[in-house]
Amino acid sequence: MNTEVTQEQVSFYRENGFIVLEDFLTPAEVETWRAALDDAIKKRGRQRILAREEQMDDDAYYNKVFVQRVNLWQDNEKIRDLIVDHRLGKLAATLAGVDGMRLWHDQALIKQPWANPTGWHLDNPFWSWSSRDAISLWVALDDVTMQNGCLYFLPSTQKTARFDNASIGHNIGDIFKIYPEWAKIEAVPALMKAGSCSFHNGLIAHGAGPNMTPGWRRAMTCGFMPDGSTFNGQQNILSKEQLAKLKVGDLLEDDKQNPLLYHRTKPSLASRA
Ligand SMILES: O=C(O)CCC(=O)C(=O)O
Ligand SMILES: [Fe+2]
Repeated sequence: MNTEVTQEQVSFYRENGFIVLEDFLTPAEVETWRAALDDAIKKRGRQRILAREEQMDDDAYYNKVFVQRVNLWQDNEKIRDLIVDHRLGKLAATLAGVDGMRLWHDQALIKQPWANPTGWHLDNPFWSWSSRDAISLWVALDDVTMQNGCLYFLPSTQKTARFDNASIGHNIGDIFKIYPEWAKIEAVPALMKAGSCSFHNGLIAHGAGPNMTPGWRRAMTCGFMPDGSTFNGQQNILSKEQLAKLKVGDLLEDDKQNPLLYHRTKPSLASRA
């Protein structure tokens, strides 16, 4: 895994709100990640978010955007070994320009053959804390093309985003009702070979095309939370029990739920690695 970035790449990320890193994983690592993902998905079954019970409706529009399985690191050891890695935290912290990063969640996002597009949205407003330095990692485990559902970004929209969001629903352009000033920006497609990755800011507008192929588009993703973030009242991936214990403004610092992957000065996973 190549987790080194140049100052130019950091500057590109800060300006544009996203960056593609080529050859992030070696071909051998791609095989390991694919095998871990396939195993974790099979074992997880139909439960979308580990801590929340809900009925899956396989035919619902959203479930045909992607197969989404959240927090596989918590119920699959192979995924835990890959994701709970101080190098990912350090890379995310370096790009975002913060002292420490916790894992918020991982998510498998798999577009099946003929999957729906992923409507334009921001990530951080879905989460249980609010930060302009939130950052997401998206690792391509298949070659990602214009045909099979690559990501698209609206460059620099993280700078003018508020925390207002559109849901990932039937109308892929709903976000432009909220931010009409973004409607004339050209989207940048993020084409990637398997093993490349992208990082994007939690407030940049992004979406993905439909899968117009009979093949699969597998991605493994993570959301990272700057250390020191506080609860904003939203449930997102939290269980009912966790929710009941939290008050708005509480620090989210439970290492079992959100491990401190990296910190410049505090003891973290990095110091134990
Ligand atoms: O993979 C997709 O279709 C969407 C990914 C996404 O929205 C994300 O990683 O934040
Ligand atoms: Fe997203």
